[in-house]
Amino acid sequence: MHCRLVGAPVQDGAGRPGCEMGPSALRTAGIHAAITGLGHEVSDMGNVTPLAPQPMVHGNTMLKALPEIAAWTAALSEAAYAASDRAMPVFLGGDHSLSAGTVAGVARRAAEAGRPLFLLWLDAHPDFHTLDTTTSGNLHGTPVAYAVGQPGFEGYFPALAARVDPQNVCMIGIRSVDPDERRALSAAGVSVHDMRAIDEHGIAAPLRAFLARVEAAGGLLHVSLDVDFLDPGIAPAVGTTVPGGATFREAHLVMEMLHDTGLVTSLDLVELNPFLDERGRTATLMVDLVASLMGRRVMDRPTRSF
Ligand code: 6HN
Ligand code: MN
Ligand code: MN
Ligand code: MN
Repeated sequence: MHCRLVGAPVQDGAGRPGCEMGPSALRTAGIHAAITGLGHEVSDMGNVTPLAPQPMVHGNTMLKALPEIAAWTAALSEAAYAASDRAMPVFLGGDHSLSAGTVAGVARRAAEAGRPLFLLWLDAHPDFHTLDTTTSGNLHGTPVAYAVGQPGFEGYFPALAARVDPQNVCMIGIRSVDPDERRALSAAGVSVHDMRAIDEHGIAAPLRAFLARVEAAGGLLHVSLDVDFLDPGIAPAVGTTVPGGATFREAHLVMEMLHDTGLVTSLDLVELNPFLDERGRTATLMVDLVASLMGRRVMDRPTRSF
C-alpha cells in the first residue's frame, strides 16, 4: 500500500490557536517511520497552502474566520482528490474544519470510481452544525453537515462535486451534542453511537456492523479521528476535552479492526494541539493508533476479526 502524508496546518476553525503545529508534532512523533516500518511505501507531500481568503458577509455574526476556512476547504478538497489517486492519503491536522475539504475531495474520487463513500467519525462531537446553527462560531463544528450537503453552505464553501449520503455516516464516541445538531442528525439518518451505547454494547459491535455494510456496498471508507474521541486522561492535547472518552484499548481495537478489514481508503488525524500536550504523549498516541490501523499487531490472528 502506498500512503501519502498531507499536512493541513489549519487552526482558524478552532476556538484557540495551536493546531497549526499539529502536522509538525505528528511528523516529530515519527509518523513516517511508523508506517514504513510496517512495510508500506510513504510519500510526504508537505503542507497544503490555501489561496488568499476572499471577503464574505454572513448573517450569523458569531461566525469566525469564514473566509479563511472557505479558502482552506477549496485547497484541501483539491489536495485530497489528487492524493487519493491510487494511494491512501493521511491528512495531518490541523483542526477538524479541514475535513470539510478532505471529505469533499475523496467523495469526488469515490463518485468518479462509481463507488459509495462511507465516513467513520471518531469524535466526542458530531460536528454537524451549519453556518446558520453554530452558536460558538467555530467552524470545526461544521464539516460533516457540509460534506453531506446540509443547506446553507452554498455561496460560502465550495460547491460539492459529490456529497456523502448521511446514511453512510457512522459516528462513534459521541458525548457532546448541541440541540440543533441532535435534531439535524436524527432527521438526516446519521448513525450515532454515543458513549452510553459503547458502555452498554462495547465498541466492537457497532463498528463491526458498520464495516459489514461498507464491505457489502463495495464502498470506499474515510476515517476521521479527532483527538477528543480519546479520553482526556490519555490524550490531553486538544482544546475541546470532554470527560468519558474512549480508552487506550478501545481506540486501538477500533484501529486493529479497521486494519483487518482492509477497507480504509483515507484518514484524517485532527485537533491535535501540541501547545496543550505533555511531553508529546498525545502526538505519540496518535501515531501509535495509526500504526495499529496500518497493521501493527501483538500476535498474528488465524482469522479476520470482523
Ligand atoms: N470538533 N459543538 C461545539 C461547537 O462549538 O460547535 C463543539 C465543536 C467541536 C469541534 O470536535 O472538532
Ligand atoms: Mn471534531
Ligand atoms: Mn471533537
Ligand atoms: Mn495495537
